[in-house]
Amino acid sequence: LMVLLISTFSLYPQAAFPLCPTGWSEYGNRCFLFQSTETDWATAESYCRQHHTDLASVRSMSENEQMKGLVQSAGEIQAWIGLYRNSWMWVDGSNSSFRHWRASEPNGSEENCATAVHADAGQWEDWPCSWKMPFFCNKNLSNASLLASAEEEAL
Ligand SMILES: *[C@@H]1O[C@H](CO)[C@@H](O)[C@H](O)[C@H]1NC(C)=O
Ligand SMILES: *[C@@H]1O[C@H](CO)[C@@H](O)[C@H](O)[C@H]1NC(C)=O
Ligand SMILES: *[C@@H]1O[C@H](CO)[C@@H](O)[C@H](O)[C@H]1NC(C)=O
Ligand SMILES: *[C@@H]1O[C@H](CO)[C@@H](O)[C@H](O)[C@H]1NC(C)=O
Ligand SMILES: [Ca+2]
Repeated sequence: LMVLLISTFSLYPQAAFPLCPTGWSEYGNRCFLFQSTETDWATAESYCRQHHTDLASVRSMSENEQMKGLVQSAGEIQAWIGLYRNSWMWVDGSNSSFRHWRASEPNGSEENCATAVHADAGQWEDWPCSWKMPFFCNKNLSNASLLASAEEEAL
């Protein structure tokens, strides 16, 4: 355990504690996972839920910028987020009213799932949910049980 803690500290030098699981990025008290595996939106959602999280909600421009950086670093164009057309709600139940649609989006009657695009200032587009894209999961960092699950996943 000591070795694990030391190596995790050195991966996250600015964190006082290893808060997010290995491979996740911490930002604004939340952990973000960018998955470059391309899947349809429903498969992405179920993958995130299997890992005790959900497809990512985006609550502010600074979170959106952070996520855009992860898409760009991976050399990808866009990624699913947890926003779908049922009056455009967040799948994780977040009531965040932050939206960052590209001009003329959402425009698709058959396009019911949202992506964050790294170009165009990280603006969002709706796409058919069956299209295969990378995706984001995220989870809150509010509570000690997250630390425990982070350690489990690191092992
Ligand atoms: C979202 O929910 C929080 C409490 O959970 C509340 O304080 C806030 O006003 C709500 N925001 C909106 C836009 O409904
Ligand atoms: C929505 O807009 C995009 C970009 O302009 C376009 O490629 C797409 O065909 C449009 N979709 C619909 C359903 O009109
Ligand atoms: C995450 O935290 C926000 C408030 O910061 C809260 O509204 C939301 O319900 C939390 N989500 C989970 C899954 O605990
Ligand atoms: C911490 O999270 C667990 C599940 O992840 C939840 O059951 C518990 O109520 C949470 N505690 C607080 C104080 O939010
Ligand atoms: Ca569209």
